[in-house]
Amino acid sequence: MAAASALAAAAAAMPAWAGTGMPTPWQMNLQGAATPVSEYIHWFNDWLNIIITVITLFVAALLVYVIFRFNEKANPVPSKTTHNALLEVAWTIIPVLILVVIAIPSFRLLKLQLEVPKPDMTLKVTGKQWYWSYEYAQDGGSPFGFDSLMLDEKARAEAIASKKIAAEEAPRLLAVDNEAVVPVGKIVRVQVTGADVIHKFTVPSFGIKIDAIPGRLNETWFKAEREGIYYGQCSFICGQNHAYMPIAFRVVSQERYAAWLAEAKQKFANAEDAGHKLAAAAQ
Ligand SMILES: [Cu+2]
Repeated sequence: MAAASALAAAAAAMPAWAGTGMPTPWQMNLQGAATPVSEYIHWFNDWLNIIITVITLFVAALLVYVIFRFNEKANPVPSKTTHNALLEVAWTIIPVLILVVIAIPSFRLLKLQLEVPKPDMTLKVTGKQWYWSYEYAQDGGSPFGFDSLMLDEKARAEAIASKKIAAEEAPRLLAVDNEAVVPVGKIVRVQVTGADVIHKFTVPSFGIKIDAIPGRLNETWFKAEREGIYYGQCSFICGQNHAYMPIAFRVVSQERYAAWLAEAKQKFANAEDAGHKLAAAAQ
């Protein structure tokens, strides 16, 4: 028990599990999984890798066998065989079976991604040139929203100094001014749209990648199972600053979420007005 709580404390102290929530140098595989969908994606990726490896080794072995067994020297008088019923049935049925064992988990994954379970909360995300806006719609009370912009080098340095945090806790090109905060273990429905051009809302550790299209409301969901910070990026070339509109989710306990909610409602109470004024000034 003591060991478990020590482990939990150590895990909580870390910004995230290595390779989870953000890319790491020399990372070879997918970012670590933080949601059931992402875990399924990992399993499916491994499963496909096994199938691919077995097929590749089998075909390579056949090729090597043919090269040595049936070359001109080893086999001077070639067989005139043109048909073999058993072999032809086998090389039709076996690939079909392989496709079936791929298709079944593939459709299950699609169903898991597309069927949004009964949500605990709804978050609306709007892709803009070049930042994301978040709206917390249904948390019992007036909705509120805010813009989330990447910290440039100066703002990053200031954040590191003022919050007294390590540089890794405000990673370059990923850290933002306003993180989207969500409670751990809760089903979050995410509605995604675009305000100007097509963007793409992607959070690898959540297993989310969905188009943000102007005039259309796309829907996805996640249930983050571990606290921490999870980053993503726009994955659809959307213009000049496409690379500079990261996504940041901070997953916290229910208590910390409630505290943040109370604070954020105050802080962003007039954010919508401010946004409109900003848009009007830009026109
Ligand atoms: Cu974009």
